[in-house]
Amino acid sequence: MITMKDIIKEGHPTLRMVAKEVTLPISSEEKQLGEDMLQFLKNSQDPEIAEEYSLRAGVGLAAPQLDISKRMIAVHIPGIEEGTDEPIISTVMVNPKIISHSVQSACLTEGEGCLSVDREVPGYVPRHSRITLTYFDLTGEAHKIRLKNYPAIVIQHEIDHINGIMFYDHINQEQPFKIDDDVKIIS
Ligand code: N9Y
Ligand code: NI
Repeated sequence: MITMKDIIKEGHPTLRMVAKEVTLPISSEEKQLGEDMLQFLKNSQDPEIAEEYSLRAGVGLAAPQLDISKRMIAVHIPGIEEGTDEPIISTVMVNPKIISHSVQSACLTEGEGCLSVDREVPGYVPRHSRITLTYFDLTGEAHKIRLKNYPAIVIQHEIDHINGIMFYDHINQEQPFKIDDDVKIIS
């Protein structure tokens, strides 16, 4: 079971590396890793389990955060009525690739945080408001999907991790809350 002690923190060199593509077919170890990553997110969002194991709730996790430099990410975004509704998206993505994106940018009102960052870093993190991406699931099946708003932002945060990029790299250093007028703010 993945817990917080498995997650490396900023300053660790792996977080700055460009992770390696996973070669297909996906190995049983990689499949297990993907399943464990998704289970961590589900556990972290379950109040009882999170309390018992001191997990910080997360909606995404990238393999490099576990010191595994492979292009694998997991996302588990809960629906509106947390716990009761179906999740908006809950999957492991192998070799995810953004093949096109909107010109329109968007950022979260509250800025962003990261499970690998134990401090508050205030500021807007501008990202693409809509993305089209391709990826392989753990069964090796290829997918092509379109996402917008919050789910699109979560995926971009995770894909940044497999490219060695941290969310604060996108924050305006001089004026953290200064963004172009055409950037959509998502609450
Ligand atoms: C985990 C991050 C990923 C998100 C940050 C912004 C977009 C993607 C994460 C740190 C603390 C909060 C937590 C979070 C959450 C939100 C809604 C519902 C339940 C992956 N990470 N968080 N960041 N939790 N939980 O670093 O999930 O947003 O790379
Ligand atoms: Ni992160």
